[in-house]
Amino acid sequence: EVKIIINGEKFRVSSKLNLLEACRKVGFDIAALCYHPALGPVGTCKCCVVDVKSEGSTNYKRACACATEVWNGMDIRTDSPQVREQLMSAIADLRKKQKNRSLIMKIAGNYDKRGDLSLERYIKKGESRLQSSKYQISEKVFDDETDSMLDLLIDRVSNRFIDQTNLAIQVDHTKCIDCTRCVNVCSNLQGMNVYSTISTSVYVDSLMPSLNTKGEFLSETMCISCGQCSLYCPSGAITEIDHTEKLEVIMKTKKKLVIVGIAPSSRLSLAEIFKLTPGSLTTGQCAHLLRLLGFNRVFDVQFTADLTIMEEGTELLHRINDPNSILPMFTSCCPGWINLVEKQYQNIIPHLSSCRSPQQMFGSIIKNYYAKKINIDPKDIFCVTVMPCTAKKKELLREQFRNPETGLRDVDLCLTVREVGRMVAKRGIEFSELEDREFDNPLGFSTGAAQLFAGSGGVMEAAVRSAYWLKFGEDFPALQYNAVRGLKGIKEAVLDFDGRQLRLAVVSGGKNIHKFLETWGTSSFNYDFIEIMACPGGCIGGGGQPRSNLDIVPIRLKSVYQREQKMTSRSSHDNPYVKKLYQDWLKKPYGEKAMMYLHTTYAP
Ligand code: HC1
Ligand code: SF4
Repeated sequence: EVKIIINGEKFRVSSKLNLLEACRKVGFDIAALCYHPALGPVGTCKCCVVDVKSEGSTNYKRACACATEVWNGMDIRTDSPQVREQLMSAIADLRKKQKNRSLIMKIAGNYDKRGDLSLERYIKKGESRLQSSKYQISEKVFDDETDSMLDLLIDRVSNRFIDQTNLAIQVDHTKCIDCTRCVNVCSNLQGMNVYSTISTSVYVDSLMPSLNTKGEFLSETMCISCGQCSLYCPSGAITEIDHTEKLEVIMKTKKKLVIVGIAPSSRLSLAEIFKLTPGSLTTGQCAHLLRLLGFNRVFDVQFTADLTIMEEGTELLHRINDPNSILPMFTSCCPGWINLVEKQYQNIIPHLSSCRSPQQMFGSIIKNYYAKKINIDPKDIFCVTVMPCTAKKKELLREQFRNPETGLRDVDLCLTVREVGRMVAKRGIEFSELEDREFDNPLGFSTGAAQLFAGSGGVMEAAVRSAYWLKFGEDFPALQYNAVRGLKGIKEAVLDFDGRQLRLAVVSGGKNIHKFLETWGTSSFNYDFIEIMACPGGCIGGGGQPRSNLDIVPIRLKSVYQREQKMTSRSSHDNPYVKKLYQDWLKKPYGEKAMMYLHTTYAP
């Protein structure tokens, strides 16, 4: 611990914190754009500027708090005239960089549909620190000449600069402030290296996007659409492709029955957008909310997570029992992972479980089973999911998920948790006041096993519970399988399965996946069943989750485990509606009908 003085007040803080974290910890909430607690200091935005002096010294020096250590006797001023001037000039520089008039207008107070951009929040904070009106700043930075040049720039290059080729995330290069968070995340967390070195020379005659000096569109890169970059981007330059307007049009025309299913981890994080305690599990409130938003049926993707386990557990047993089948088997529910395999690890394709993801099983059940059950033409159904994921937007577009006879897609549209947050804000719904409601049935009931899907290791644990039951006809001892729990990037376990030692592995986060697969193809890679999720921590750390300035994933995971323990049924094979679905329609797991509607193939 060290003793420091901030604005004349004395504090004790841990010597391990950087100055920015130390100030925040004791209540001085300093704005910072390039710094993120999970990524560390960068020092490019200069918004966290403070005055610093050592004990006994007479002169304060300007410093970026994120890149400054704390030391004993340190004296800090966060709000001196010099700091304000420096901050003002940092904000002006960022605005100049963005060269985007619409964003400048937003910063000046005209919020548009992307009201959750953290840049706006931060700039506002920065401005209150400055105690100057927002408008003065933009007046100071942009004169008429600059404005018309900006118009020209945006007109001429907007097609080039807003890259939507990826179909899941978009990059609006005009909003980039060169914070380098995306470069850091994509390379160091995900190991994908999509964004190359930053060029700040975006100007009228340069068509070079600042985030990619090679000038490639995202679709031409190795991008797997995981959306991690969109989770950390502070300026709104990288976001999911917004589908809320499209959905609103469909809802307004009232020509279709609009059905929604919510993913296991979405109910964990939605509360954060509305400033409820992080990690609050709001299943009942989500069901209520989705009805208020205008969905005609509100179902749970956890139902098809249970169904996935019945299929995947049975597939695993088949692969284990058949000496000619291919092992190890990899899970297939994470579309970021599937993208990675198809782009970079094609020889893993035969090892992927053929099970569709719960999102795609959901759409298939809705259009092929539920539609008949309620006697409605599937073309009159519009099927939506609420996901913590950006890659799911692209998954639903795969040709394999279009009915070959009708040409209809199983899932029509996927919203991220952030998009739902924007819809709620637009409608003025008071989320925290909502009472709990139940999901509709039959796709509304789920077990603890399905809730576990939200975190890394959850699919494995759920699959082990049911594979054990399928094999031995009794429950997995104590149900809970600690060996695959927690947030370690690579987890391994050995399970005694009737004398056979099943070697299991659970991996999450792109960089860990690359590391784990280093020995792929060698004799030391001798696993039987492997769960892989592209985002660190699994879906709770998904690229479509709310942005947070906390180390939020462990908080969300704890909440998953707590809720799971309280659920009445905890194994997928105990879901009575899943059982009924097999009785009524599918007949048996991994059977002919199940193969047709619940399984898939991969490219190439
Ligand atoms: Fe996931 Fe899944 S768990 S992939 O993380 O298998 O996105 O939450 O919905 O489909 O169920 C995501 C989460 C999600 C699917 C399920
Ligand atoms: Fe990299 Fe994922 Fe962003 Fe693609 S979506 S650029 S892989 S972080």
